[in-house]
Amino acid sequence: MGLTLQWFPGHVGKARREVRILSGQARVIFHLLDARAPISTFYPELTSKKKTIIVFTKTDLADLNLTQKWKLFFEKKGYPVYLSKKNDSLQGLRNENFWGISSFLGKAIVVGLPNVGKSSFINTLVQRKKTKTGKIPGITRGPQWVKLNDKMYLLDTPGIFYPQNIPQEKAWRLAVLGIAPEKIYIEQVLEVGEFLMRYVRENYSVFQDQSENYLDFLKIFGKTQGILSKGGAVHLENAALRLIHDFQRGKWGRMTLDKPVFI
Ligand SMILES: Nc1nc2c(ncn2[C@@H]2O[C@H](COP(=O)(O)OP(=O)(O)OP(=O)(O)O)[C@@H](O)[C@H]2O)c(=O)[nH]1
Ligand SMILES: [Mg+2]
Repeated sequence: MGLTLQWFPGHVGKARREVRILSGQARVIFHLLDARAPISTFYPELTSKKKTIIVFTKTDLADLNLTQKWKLFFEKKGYPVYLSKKNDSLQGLRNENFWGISSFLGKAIVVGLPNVGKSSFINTLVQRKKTKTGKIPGITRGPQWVKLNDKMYLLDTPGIFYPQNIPQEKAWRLAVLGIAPEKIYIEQVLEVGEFLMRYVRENYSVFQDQSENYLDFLKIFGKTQGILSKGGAVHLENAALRLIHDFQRGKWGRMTLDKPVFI
C-alpha cells in the first residue's frame, strides 16, 4: 500500500483559527519553503493578498544549482526570494526596505509547513532564542508574537497547513524531509526508503556502485552500519530509517528532491 499523509494534530485546528485572526494585523508574510523541495512545500493559499516574501530555508543542505533555478522560478512569479542557511545572520532581512513597507509599525507573519525552520528563522532575526525549535515537526503549538525592534514584530506560527490527499511522490518527499512525523509513515518506512534510494541514485553520484535491487542494497547498507536484529540479520526497517536520517543530515551531500523541469 502506498503512503497517504492523513495527519492532523489536535493543536492545529485551534492554532489555525488564531493565526487567521492575528494574520489580519500583519502587513507582510514570510512564506518559508524547504530549499530541498521548494514547490512541494509551497502553499499559495498561505500567501493571500499581502506582500509575500519567500524564504528558502536549509539551503546549506540543498543542491546549489537547483536552488538557483527554483529561486528564479519564484522570482518570475513576482516574489522576492531570500536564501537562508544554517548559521545565516539574515542580515539582508533585518532592513525594513526588504520588507517593502515604509512602516511606522510593521507586523509580519511567518508561515510554512511543519519543521521548515520558522522558529529558527525568527530567533535568528531577533538574535535571541525567543521561540522553541527542534528536530521533529510540530514543536510550535500556537502563534507567538516576537519583537524584532521598536517598530517591527514577527508572528511565529505552528505548521498550520497540513497536506491532505496529496500525490504519492509528494507524500514521500515530505516524509523524507522530516515534515511528516515519523509515526505517520513508520509502517511504510521501507517504501519511503526505496523512494529516497532510487531518487538519489538516479540524480546524484551516490550508491552507483551498489546493487540496484533495493532489498539487497538495504541489507548491505544495514550491515555496514551495524543495524542488526537480535538474530544477527539486518533490521530492514531500521536501515531504511537510517537512510532517511542520513539524508536529513545531508550526509551524502547537498540534494534537492523537487526538479524544476519546466524552466
Ligand atoms: N541545516 C539547517 N537546519 C535548519 C535550518 N533552519 C532550521 N533548521 C533546523 O530545522 C529544524 C526545525 O526548525 P524549527 O525552527 O523548529 O522549525 P519550525 O518550522 O518552527 O517547526 P514547527 O514549529 O515544528 O512547525 C531544527 O532542527 C533546526 O535547527 C537551516 O537553514 N539549515
Ligand atoms: Mg516552530
